Formats: sequence, C-alpha cells, structure tokens
Amino acid sequence: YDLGFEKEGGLARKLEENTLDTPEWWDDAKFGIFIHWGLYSIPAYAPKGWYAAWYWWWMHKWTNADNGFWRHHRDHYGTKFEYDDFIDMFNPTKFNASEWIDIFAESGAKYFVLVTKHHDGWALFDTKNTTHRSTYHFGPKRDYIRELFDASKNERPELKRGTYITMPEWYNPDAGAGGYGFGDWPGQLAHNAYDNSKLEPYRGRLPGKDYLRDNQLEHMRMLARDYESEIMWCDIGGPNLTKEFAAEWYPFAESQGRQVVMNNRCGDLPQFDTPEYTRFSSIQSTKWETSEGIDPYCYAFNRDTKPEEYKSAQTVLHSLIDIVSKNGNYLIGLGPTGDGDIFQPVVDRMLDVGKWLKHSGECVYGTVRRSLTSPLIVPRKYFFPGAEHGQLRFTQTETTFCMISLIRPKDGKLVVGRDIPILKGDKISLLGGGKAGEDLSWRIEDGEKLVVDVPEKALDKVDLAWAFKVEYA
Ligand code: FUL
Repeated sequence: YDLGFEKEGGLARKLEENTLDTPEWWDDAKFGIFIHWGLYSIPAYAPKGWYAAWYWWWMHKWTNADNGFWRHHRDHYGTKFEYDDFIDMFNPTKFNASEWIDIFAESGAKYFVLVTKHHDGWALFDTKNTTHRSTYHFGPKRDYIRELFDASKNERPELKRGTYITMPEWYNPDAGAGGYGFGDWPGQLAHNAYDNSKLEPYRGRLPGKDYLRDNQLEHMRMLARDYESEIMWCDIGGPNLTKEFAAEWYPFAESQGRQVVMNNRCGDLPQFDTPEYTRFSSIQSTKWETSEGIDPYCYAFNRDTKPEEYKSAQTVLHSLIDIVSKNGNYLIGLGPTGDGDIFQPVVDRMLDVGKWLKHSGECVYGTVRRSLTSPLIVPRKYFFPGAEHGQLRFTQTETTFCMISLIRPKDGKLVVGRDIPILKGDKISLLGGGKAGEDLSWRIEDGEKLVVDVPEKALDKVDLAWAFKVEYA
C-alpha cells in the first residue's frame, strides 16, 4: 500500500488545507442507489420508524425487554438465538449481480453505493486475514462486493461505484468502550442469554492488533485499492485514520486518471454533507446528498412495511428534482431481501423513475451548481428565480434554463408567475412531449408573468413531472 504521496502540488495542498471539492462527475450524476443488505436482511424487522439494519442493536439493547421488538425476536427465533446465528442462515439463492446492476442503471441512477460492512461488523467482501467476519469466510463464502463491482465494470461501466463502510463496529469490544471509545455500545453490556464463547470465531477480533489501523483503515484501503471504489461513504465518524487514508487514496486514484470522493462521516476532509431523510426549502451552498430508503422509515428491507407504503415513483422523482434544484444529490436506498431479491414493487417504481429520466434527464443530470447570492454562473446575466416557486422547480445548465412542473399544467398553459431568465428568441420545449411539445409559443403577460401554450397532446405524453426547457437564443 505504499502509494507514495506526492508532497508538492495541488492535490497535496488541497488535502492539507481541507479544500478538496467534489469531482465534476459527482456533481453531475445527481442520482444514486444505496444498498443496505446483510445479516439484518434475514429477520428484516424493526419497530416502525426505526432502522432495520440496526437489528443487532435492538437485540442487545432490549434483551428480554417486554416490548414489541423483543417479543418479535423471541417468537420467531427464541431467546437463545444470537445475532450471529443468522450467519448460517444467510443463503441468498435469488441474488443475481447483473440483475441488480441492470435495475440501478435502468432506474436512471448514475452511481451506486453498497454497504460493505454495517455496524454489525459483518462484511460482504473478502476481508482477507484482517478479520474473518465476512460472507467470504462464512455462510455462502462469496464476495458480493466483488461480484457487483465486476458486473458493473463489465456490463454497465458508465455507473460509478461506491462503498459504504462503518467506522466503528458495535459488536467489537476493540472498538467500543474498552478500546477506542466509540461509545458505550450495548455490545459491551452483559447479556446472559447467550453463550458468547461459541461466537468467538465470528467476532473478527485481532489479538495484538490495532482496531483503527488493522481493521478500519485496512478495510478502507482494500475497498479503495482492490475494488477501485470511487466513493468512500463512511458512516458514524469517530476515531479514524482518514487523513492517512486520503493521503494514499487521492493520489492513487489520480494516477489512474480517476477522481474519487468521500463524504463527511469519514472524519477529516469532508467533501459533501449527508443529511438523512431530509429536504431543504432553499439552495444550499455546500454540496450535499440526501440519503433515504424507498421504505418510508428505513434503508434496509423491513418485512413489516407494506408494498403500498413504499414511496411511489412520483415521490421518488419529485424528491430528486427538488433536491437537485437546491444543489443536492439524491441517494435512494433499496433494501434487498435476505435471499437476494429486490422486491418487485420497488423495482416497478424505480423503473418508472428511469423512464422519465430517459426523456427529461437533461433538466436533471449535469445541471450546474446554483447559488442565490451569486446567480451569475450561467453566461447570461439574469435575475435569478431561486430553486422553487409553488409547484415549479428550476435547474440550469450553461445553455439552458429548466422549469419543471410537479403538477400537470392546466388548460393547455404553463403559467410562471415570476421573473425568469428568458429573452426574445429563446425557445421553449416540453421534454418528452414529442413533436407537439417542440418550440412552444410563449409570451410575457402583465410585465413579468410567463405564459407558455402547450398542447394537451404533448402534456399527455408525459407523466409524473413536466420539464420545460428554455434554450437560450
Ligand atoms: C446511519 C446508519 O446508522 C443507518 O443504519 C444507515 O446506514 C444510514 C445511512 O446511516 O447513520
């Protein structure tokens, strides 16, 4: 791993000063898929409103408690059943890497982020001799991260590939209170229901080794070097050796002609913020990415969520448009089932989003970063209308201005009651509206109201949202 960090030059200085920006491809990509899949996908259960990927946590926090979660666990698995007993049950017979990758690409996503190791410490890649707590060493003995990355590299190379990795491991005493002080995890508490000794082989502890250096840092290095991850999506933060990692990773990627990116939970050197289940009402000046599941409450599969509760294609698409208009990216979580299936109702919704992006993606991907205080990032010096106005969202490229209506315009007219950057000679079209949606007639009424005539025939061709593109003359 001696990647020879170049001390002089731009990259070194940016790392030193912590001013490394997000790469252009990441800004342009806008839409990603997040995959939470692991042992927790087998029980696939959490109290409503909580994260199902935290099954380990609930189990240990609430051992023998008189509450819904524990009763559920007890009734299905019994009180003597430890979380690591799921290891032998992990047998995803329906898993098909190519199918997953196809779903990601056909959803219109430009990148994906796989959970490679969640807080339960269970890795989905070959952790080699650092720890044996992985799908490669136990259960199916497969490296799912490798299989998915390979499928993407071979079949959909245009997708960017990212890796989520937890910084602490809840179960791991070397990381917890007795070790690096990541917190007083329930794993450190006694729970007399279990025979812990039988779990020792799965624990992945490294006698005489250092948690940060030989586990956390080493796993990040593996993902960066052996899998060529392009997004290091860390979770939780806390004690870390991220500066050391970054000093190797960025020059390594750069030497291969790749630009890589890291989120704000790796510790130092944050490149983008990561709000969860969050929208903003105005343009944000720092780059950010909202992540959330298509499930209304969690990222991983939860068997208690009914299919009709999943976000609809319209909700997913409107969220994406809203987020993009405010400088964000949208990372939507799909939770595959324990046997490796992406639930059909989820696939159907995502494919509908992909269909819309095929005809109207021009108003989403590659749109420029916008700001309220310095609107003049487009060549034309116009009054800038911000991100939204009622049911309209605005985006821009260098040569166009987009008005995306989240509702179907009424009476064959799009009415924008607000100054927008349009001049005589500019052309307006409805993306996806076919011939009837091209070169629409428009006028300014009452000094500032833009009225665009749009045939019902054109409106009928589009569903979910209507993207009007203003092409500068
Ligand atoms: C959180 C985690 O605890 C959740 O389970 C999920 O992975 C989310 C993206 O980050 O902090």
